Parts: sequence; C-alpha cells; structure tokens
Amino acid sequence: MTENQMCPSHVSSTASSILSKVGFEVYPFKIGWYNEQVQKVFALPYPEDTLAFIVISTPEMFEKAFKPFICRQACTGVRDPIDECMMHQFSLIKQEFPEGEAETIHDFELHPNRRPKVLVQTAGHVAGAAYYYQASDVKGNPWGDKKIYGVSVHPKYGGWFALRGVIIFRNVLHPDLPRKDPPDVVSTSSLRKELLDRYNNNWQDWSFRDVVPVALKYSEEQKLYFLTPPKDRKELIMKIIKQEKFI
Ligand code: B12
Repeated sequence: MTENQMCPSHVSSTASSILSKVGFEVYPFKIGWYNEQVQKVFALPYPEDTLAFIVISTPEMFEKAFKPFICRQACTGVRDPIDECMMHQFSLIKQEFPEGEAETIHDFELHPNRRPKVLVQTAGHVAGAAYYYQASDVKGNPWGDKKIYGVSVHPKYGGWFALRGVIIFRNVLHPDLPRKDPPDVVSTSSLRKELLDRYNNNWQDWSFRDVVPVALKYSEEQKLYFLTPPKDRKELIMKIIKQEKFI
C-alpha cells in the first residue's frame, strides 16, 4: 500500500464505490465537525481533522445488499440479520485498507453503560447528508418540558432510509475538506413541528417518513420485513427468498 492509497480522495472513492453498488451512500466529514456539536461524553477520540464517513442505507439496500447476503447464507443467526449484513458490508471496506486503518462504529454499538458509541443523526447532519431536525429547530418551544426526539430527513428519500454507522480513517487527516450544509427540506416551522409530532407520537404509522415528497421508498417486501416483530424476521426473509428461487 503506497502513501497515495491512503490519500483522502482514494479513501473516499474506494468506500463509495464498494457501498454505492449495493444501495448505500457515504458522505465525508471531519471528526471536529461532529465533536463541536455533541456533549463531551459523546465526543469521538480523534484529532479534529480526521477523515470519517457516515454510511446511509437507501431503500435499495434491501434488494441489493440484504437479500443477496441472506441468499449466500452468510447470516450466522447470532445477531439481527440486518445488523449482520451491515457488519459484513463494513468488513468489506476494512479489508480494502491495511489492518487498523479503517475503524467502523455501527449505529447499534453501545458502551457498557448503554450510551451509544456514535450519534449517527448528528454525524449525518454535519456531513451534509440529511438534516437532523430537533425541537430547537421549531420556533416558540411548543412542547414545553416534554422530551422530543429528533429525526433526520434525507433530501431524496425523506424518512425512508437509515443511518448505519461511521467509518473513521484514523491516519487520514483532511484539513481542507469542503463543508456542505444538509439540504433543509423541511423548511417551515409548522412542517417541522408536524414532523416531530409524527415521529414522537405516531412513529409506528411511518407517516413521518413521508413528510416531504420522496423519489423512492421501501418496497412492499421491505416494509413487511420491518413491520414484522424481530423474532419472526429471519423466517419471513427465508420464505421470501425461497419463493423467489422457485419462480
Ligand atoms: C437509543 C435510540 C432509541 C431510543 C431513544 C430515542 C432517542 N433518540 O434518544 C428508543 C428506543 C426510544 C428509539 C426509538 C426509535 N428509534 Co431510535 N435510536 C436510538 C439510537 C441507538 C441512539 C439515540 C440516542 O441515544 N441519542 C442520544 C441523544 C442524547 O442524542 P440527541 O438527542 O441527538 O442529542 C445530541 C444532539 O442534539 C447533538 N447536538 C446538540 N446541538 C446540536 C446542533 C446540531 C446542528 C446538530 C446536528 C447536533 C446537535 O448533541 C446531543 C448530544 O450531546 C439511534 C442510533 C444512533 N446510534 O444514533 C437510533 C435512531 C435515532 N432511531 C431511529 C428510529 C428510526 C427509531 C424508531 C422509529 C424505531 C425504528 N427503529 O424504526 C423509534 C422512534 C422513536 C420514538 N418516536 O420514540 C433512527 C432515526 C432515523 C432518522 N431518520 O432520524 C436512528 C438514527 C437509527 C438508525 N439506524 O437510523 N431509538
């Protein structure tokens, strides 16, 4: 591996070319951009110019990465099948670089005290991938002291996507990385309030995902999969795949 192979543009194009084929998007950010937003306990322990990427699964991930992963019977059954598929995809990125260069943190990884290791919504916002709408983005504090969870909205997929984790290149510093603001697609205070109300009070009906018009959403199969209780999902996906092989 030459020095050139660890340069920011090579790292960026390698990660993006592997993941975009199978329904993911990756967006670069500097660790410093993330750390300046979060409380100290959530800060990531790297120099501020360290290059990192947020990984987003688009609606196509289910058909392009998940079903083929299950078909290859690569799922061990130890974890949630989607989580296992994400671990597999992240491992493909790690393999492309010398041992220890690419560190990954999944959205589901927790410290022993149950604190999440990374706040993917904040990472997605600072990377310019998806605007993270929080109660403070709504004028006049309509909810008073009630705890309101924030939600990210993607410019193309609205709420029909997930933030899967980050990849950190501990030895790649990129002081000049250009910063892009996330598109503010829910621009009025009243629609932001509607979005946060839907996400906090009626998230099960998924209407928060359609707060803005979208280019693509989850397929019917994918919706059914995520609406199925986790304990029954493995059986469902195996059934879907068997039916497809039959046709
Ligand atoms: C714990 C957790 C839950 C908990 C608690 C929710 C919560 N938000 O705290 C529970 C179990 C309730 C939950 C439920 C759900 N969750 Co959840 N959850 C998480 C998880 C693992 C961690 C969230 C967390 O603890 N945050 C800690 C708090 C303190 O963070 P925070 O409120 O954002 O505060 C930070 C920011 O405000 C930041 N900050 C301060 N100022 C500023 C300014 C700016 C500009 C910015 C950008 C940031 C910033 O600093 C603060 C920290 O110091 C994340 C994945 C992850 N690793 O991030 C998913 C995640 C938030 N969940 C998600 C989803 C979809 C759900 C559900 C709909 C269920 C589902 N999976 O389908 C429900 C709906 C929630 C509801 N209505 O109740 C998605 C949200 C996707 C999106 N579009 O935003 C995430 C991102 C998972 C993913 N893989 O995509 N969840």
